[in-house]
Amino acid sequence: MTYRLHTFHANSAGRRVRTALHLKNIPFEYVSVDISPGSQEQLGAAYGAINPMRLIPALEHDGVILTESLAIIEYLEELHPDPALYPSDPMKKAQVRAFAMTVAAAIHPLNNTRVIKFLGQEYQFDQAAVAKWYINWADKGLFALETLVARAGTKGPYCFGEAPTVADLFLVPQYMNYQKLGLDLTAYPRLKAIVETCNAHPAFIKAAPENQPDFPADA
Ligand SMILES: N[C@@H](CCC(=O)N[C@@H](CS)C(=O)NCC(=O)O)C(=O)O
Repeated sequence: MTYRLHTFHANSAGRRVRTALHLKNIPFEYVSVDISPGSQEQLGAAYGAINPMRLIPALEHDGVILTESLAIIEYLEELHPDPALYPSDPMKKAQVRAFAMTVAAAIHPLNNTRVIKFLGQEYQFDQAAVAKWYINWADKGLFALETLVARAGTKGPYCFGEAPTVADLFLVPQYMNYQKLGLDLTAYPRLKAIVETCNAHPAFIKAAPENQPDFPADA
């Protein structure tokens, strides 16, 4: 069984998958797709043949391609069930998936680079208007995530209890992006504590941008 993950150090959706691979101790080949503005490899013909949506990550398993981080992680979960990244209780499992989808479907797409770029290029949004757009969706999303964690009512230290689940995999990259951009995150203390716990876990550390082979030496 060989896995090839098309990703980039600054690929928050890919970081979700990298964390799952490391938690499950699954070896994989790291295939770097440089999505930085100066390169935009995702727009070239070679990557277009991998993912017609031209987004990373994509996983190749024995030559077959799978896209979308949540689908990839759930596929890995089926083939490598230990350690489980979903609770076995059907309602809890659905709640973990709902948390992950809040990030993947309701927050991240609105603040993705291509969307932000489009607002500037097609609608002449200036920097202030772009920032307003970005912060609006970030705040709504973080409020929802903080509330979902509170509602889960566990003692932690992870989103849904004592062990990492898919929810934590999706929370960390999103939260870290907002932290890096200097957003005020003081209204979300539960998320902060969970992210701190995750950032001390070896699998999350291995998946972090600065530990990827394409992370620039001078960054
Ligand atoms: N829903 C996708 C999102 C993937 C995604 O948006 N990837 C971003 C980087 S985090 C990307 O490839 N951006 C390149 C671009 O916007 O052109 C998933 O979960 O895999």
